[in-house]
Amino acid sequence: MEYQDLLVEVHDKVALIRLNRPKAMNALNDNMMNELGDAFAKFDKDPAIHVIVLTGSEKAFAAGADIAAMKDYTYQDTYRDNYIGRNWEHILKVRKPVIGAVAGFTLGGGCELAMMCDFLIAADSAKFGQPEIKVGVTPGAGGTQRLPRTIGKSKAMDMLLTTRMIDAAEAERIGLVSRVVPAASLIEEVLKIAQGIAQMPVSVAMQIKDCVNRAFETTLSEGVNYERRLFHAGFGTPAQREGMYAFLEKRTPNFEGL
Ligand code: DAK
Repeated sequence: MEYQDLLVEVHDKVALIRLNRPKAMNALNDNMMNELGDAFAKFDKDPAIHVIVLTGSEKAFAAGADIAAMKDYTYQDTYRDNYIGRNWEHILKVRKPVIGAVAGFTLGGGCELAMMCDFLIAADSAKFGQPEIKVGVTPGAGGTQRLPRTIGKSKAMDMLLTTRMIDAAEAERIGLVSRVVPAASLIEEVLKIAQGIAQMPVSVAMQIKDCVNRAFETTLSEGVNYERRLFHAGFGTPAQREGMYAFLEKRTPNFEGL
């Protein structure tokens, strides 16, 4: 897979996608988002891939939407062409786990894209912010919605209205990222985590992701009911037999192909 604004690698069952516009701090433009949608769709379909990692560079995961590209857009352009909606949210359709490996500036649309990953591991160099108000717009890719759901209203309002950047330690403390690791070992650490998940039964990993995402779209009782049905269905799968028998036989389970 060859792209202009992305680099992709495969490490065993893990696909690594790097945003790659180094001269513009990985600012997100149309081509990059189209390519990202294409790469996600291909890896999601590929049975050899169990987990996808999305990263940027040491300097920037992404410093936002490309301001130079959008500076002259009119309302008609953005509405008619469904700017953002048409190609930014392909990541939400990915059924396999997506881990964000975030270093450096993660701002505006970059922070919004990161929040669309299933969970985030941050380098100690990571800085998160929603500075859109400084360039005269509201966030347009979920910043006002996912941020308060993740870190609460007060912290979200603070970031969105003051444009204050938060560092990796604060991001971990308030639950925006799950772990912080030294910048120099970010990719190594995230690949280790991803390889661990990749050894689990991929279908169960996909079901867990499906259930957790359901929690944000439904009532508690409906969500628990959905989870319970999938749990019951699990007893019709080879993964359940292999997992439980391996435990009782004191051996490592082999979830290959499950
Ligand atoms: N877009 C385009 N180019 C960018 C960029 C961006 N977001 N961020 C950085 N660059 C470019 C710089 O212009 C510079 O290019 P050259 O001058 O070298 O050609 C190069 O990257 C290096 O940046 P700096 O020289 O500024 O580097 P510094 O280390 O001094 O500063 C910085 C790094 C990340 C703090 C700074 O570059 C910065 O503040 N960048 C802008 C951050 C920002 O404001 N991000 C939010 C963008 S707005 C919408 C939906 C969504 C959105 C908008 C509308 N609708 C539905 C209509 C989303 C908006 C955003 O994300």
